[in-house]
Amino acid sequence: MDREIVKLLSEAGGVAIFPHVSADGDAIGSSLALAMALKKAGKDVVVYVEENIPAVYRFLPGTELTRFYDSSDEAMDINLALDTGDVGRLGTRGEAFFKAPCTVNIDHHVTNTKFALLNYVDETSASTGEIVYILLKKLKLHIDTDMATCLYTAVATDTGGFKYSNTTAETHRIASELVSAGIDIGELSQRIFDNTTYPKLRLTQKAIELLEFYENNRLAVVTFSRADLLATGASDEDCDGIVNIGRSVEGVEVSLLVKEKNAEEVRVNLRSKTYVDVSEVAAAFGGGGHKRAAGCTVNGTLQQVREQLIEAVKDRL
Ligand SMILES: [Mn+2]
Repeated sequence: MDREIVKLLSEAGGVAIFPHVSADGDAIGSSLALAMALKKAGKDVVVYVEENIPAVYRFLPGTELTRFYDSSDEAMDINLALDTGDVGRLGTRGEAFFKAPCTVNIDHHVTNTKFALLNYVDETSASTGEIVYILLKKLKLHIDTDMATCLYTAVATDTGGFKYSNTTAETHRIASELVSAGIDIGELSQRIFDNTTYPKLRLTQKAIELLEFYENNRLAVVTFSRADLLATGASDEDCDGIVNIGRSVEGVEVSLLVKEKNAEEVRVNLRSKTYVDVSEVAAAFGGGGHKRAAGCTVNGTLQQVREQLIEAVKDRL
């Protein structure tokens, strides 16, 4: 952990935390845990979210520290981005982020562009939650049950429940410490992993219907139009995890979820199983991520972007 970041955070009077757009369990969990810890240490803290917190994470402690940025808000001493690979992932909060005298970027994406004044990027870490855990230790802040609940959510979601290849011995050591802080793993796991809604179930059904296979079944693709989302009653956050359906099929190396965002933009989620570095594919389209999980937002029609991505992945299979 960067000593200067630790020193600055311990001395700061006010800190604003910025998780990435379409915040996932890691972005939200690590932001809430850090916010609660800094608050408990007597600091002024706010978490600026881009969208409402996804329903699945609304039970987490610390959500009262989140809100939307208002241009009349006074700048804090430090603006700190968490789990955010590049400025684009700050969405509409990009300008607000750079208003503080000191900006910090803490992340684990291999494609991180080090956009802040101080950057700490550990791509060997499975989750930003693990980095925040280490940061809290360095700050000598006690991790209570609420903070542990949020950090465990961060670690567990970014490792797919400790199943993905990014999971390390260190991941388990940290998880073990978090469990010791008194969290209820059974209840927490059920809430974050075994809890669906009818719209999400219908969306999953639609995804299976629409699954297409290419390149001797090594590439799986699901393409969602806005109409598909509308027909199922699902929201954008319900698309979380859909890309894993294709990857789970025997023989598939790369899975794509190609989703119409609006008339001009298409969001693509990429997953790979063993050897294709999808962060490179996503980076070629202005996005980023990790070797086995990445994403990009591309200008064009749904069909155009779908074709472009299929071509780009074919070369690497
Ligand atoms: Mn993450």
